[in-house]
Amino acid sequence: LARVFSGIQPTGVPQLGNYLGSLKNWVTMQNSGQYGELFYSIVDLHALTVPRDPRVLRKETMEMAAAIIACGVDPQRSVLFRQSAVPAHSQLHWALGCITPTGWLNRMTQWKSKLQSQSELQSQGGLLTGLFTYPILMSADVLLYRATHIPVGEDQVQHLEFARDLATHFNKTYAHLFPLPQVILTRSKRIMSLKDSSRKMSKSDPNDLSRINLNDSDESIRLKIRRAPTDSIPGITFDPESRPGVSNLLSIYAALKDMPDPGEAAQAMASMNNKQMKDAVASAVVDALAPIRDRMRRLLDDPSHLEQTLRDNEARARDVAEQSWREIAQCVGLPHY
Ligand code: AQP
Repeated sequence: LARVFSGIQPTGVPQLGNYLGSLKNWVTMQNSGQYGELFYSIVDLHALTVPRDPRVLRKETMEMAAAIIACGVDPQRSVLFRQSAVPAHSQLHWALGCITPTGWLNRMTQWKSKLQSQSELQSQGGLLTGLFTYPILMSADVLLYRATHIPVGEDQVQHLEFARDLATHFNKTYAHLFPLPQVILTRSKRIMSLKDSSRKMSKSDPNDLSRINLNDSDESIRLKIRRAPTDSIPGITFDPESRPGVSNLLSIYAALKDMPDPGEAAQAMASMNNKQMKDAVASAVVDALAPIRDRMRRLLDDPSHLEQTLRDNEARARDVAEQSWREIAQCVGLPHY
């Protein structure tokens, strides 16, 4: 039976790229009724790879839970849980790490770019081990639930290829336990920063103007889009190579309006100038995000209810994960209770 798993790091309020590249798909897959079970995780163990104040992590974890439910994930129909509440993630992480060649980790582009961008850390003893083994933990997340379908953004495709390779390696080394998970991409794939079109939009980007947060006010959304760089070419066309700024805004518009092709959005706006185009995009974003922001605020007004919702879901996740871990433990020769 098809089973869905996906995760998101509680590293801030989700931004529009998280929503269009991933969370929107979580909801569509849930509502399609095509999948047996859906596991959606707030991956707080992954978030520890970037050290932060424990109080901030706890606060951002609850904001993430509220944001996910506000986007339409229904905790009665999907299992929404904190990764750390299910110890089998860490257990499987270790078992998988023990069969993972370090060369596989050295090849990961996210690791390589971190090596380049954080070269100053080298003098303090190097980057943290958790960042290096991140792809093993992500593989454990997916394989623990024997997930078949993984809705993620394009930036995570290499990590999922890694998980497939590791599943194959485990299946050959021990026994055929894991199905190979399949990536489900949204059409919009990758939303770029509103300040630098060569980088993806990211919730931890220090510049708040580079992204739209799911709880931004209407005024803030309009301001950020108004300030996004475009170009001086007349008319509106979709051409990510030579018009990255305009094309990013068209991708956002098309994704929000469920248009299969951003080129269609460009045609509809062909005679507009940049300002008119930006107004249209901003209105589409405001219309989509205002109800999410309001639901999020209401959920955060009742933290004990939100906590209880997570705890109920975490018991369901643990049932499945513990059963799965017992089979894995038996395969590798560990005691299984
Ligand atoms: N710009 C993006 N466009 C499309 N999809 C995106 N995703 C992230 N940014 C974009 C997708 O969101 C999901 C959850 O991501 P994550 O929080 O687990 O990690 P991330 O990819 O590292 O996201 P951020 O926002 O950039 O977080 P930080 O700043 O903490 O690193 C994933 O499916 C991802 O593909």
